[in-house]
Amino acid sequence: MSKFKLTYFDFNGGRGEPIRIAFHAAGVDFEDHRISFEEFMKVRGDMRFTCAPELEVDDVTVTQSNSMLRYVGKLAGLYPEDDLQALYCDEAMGAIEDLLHQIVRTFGLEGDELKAAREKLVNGWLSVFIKGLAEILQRAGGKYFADNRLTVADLKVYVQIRSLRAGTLDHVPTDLVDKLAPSLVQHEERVGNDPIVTAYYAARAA
Ligand SMILES: N[C@@H](CCC(=O)N[C@@H](CS)C(=O)NCC(=O)O)C(=O)O
Repeated sequence: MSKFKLTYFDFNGGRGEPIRIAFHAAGVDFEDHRISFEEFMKVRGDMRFTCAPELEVDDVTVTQSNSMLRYVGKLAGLYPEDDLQALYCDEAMGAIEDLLHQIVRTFGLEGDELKAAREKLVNGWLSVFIKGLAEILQRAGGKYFADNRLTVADLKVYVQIRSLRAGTLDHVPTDLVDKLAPSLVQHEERVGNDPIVTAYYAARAA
């Protein structure tokens, strides 16, 4: 088995966390290299696309979180084998990726500027993506985003919805998802209670 090192920020969200959960689900050892924002600023110039996460597979460094999640998802048996189900899985993962890009644009703003940008986000992109995610969840049967079972798409959506509902973004109401898409709240609870996810957090807490 290859040697893996995942470099990402030290928090339980964003692009890195679903990959960590998938590694744990696969039972594959990896170096969970967590960096602070200050450390990131020092090393980002050396990173291929000046972005985290980066994954080292033996002596090869790869970028792009969804590519990593698909790869580790395959190791864990959490990626559909059927091409159409894989398309549904990728669609949900890609939607979260687009949403993250919109959210990140508001980072670094302060005061009234931050408030205005976040309110615009709430009434614009955030609402669009929350409703769109609920639509594709419904299309797939209402419980999981693809394959009628837990896949890496569910992990990626779960991490993001959990973060929104936990109030990690100032000026974004914590009940926004509850109001716009109760099915995503149920999905968050379903995935959060999945043995794969509870086992990961139990191991983290140990
Ligand atoms: N398409 C990339 C995007 C990565 C990305 O934007 N990463 C953020 C952190 S989650 C980042 O490094 N931002 C730093 C910056 O923009 O300076 C991926 O999916 O990995």
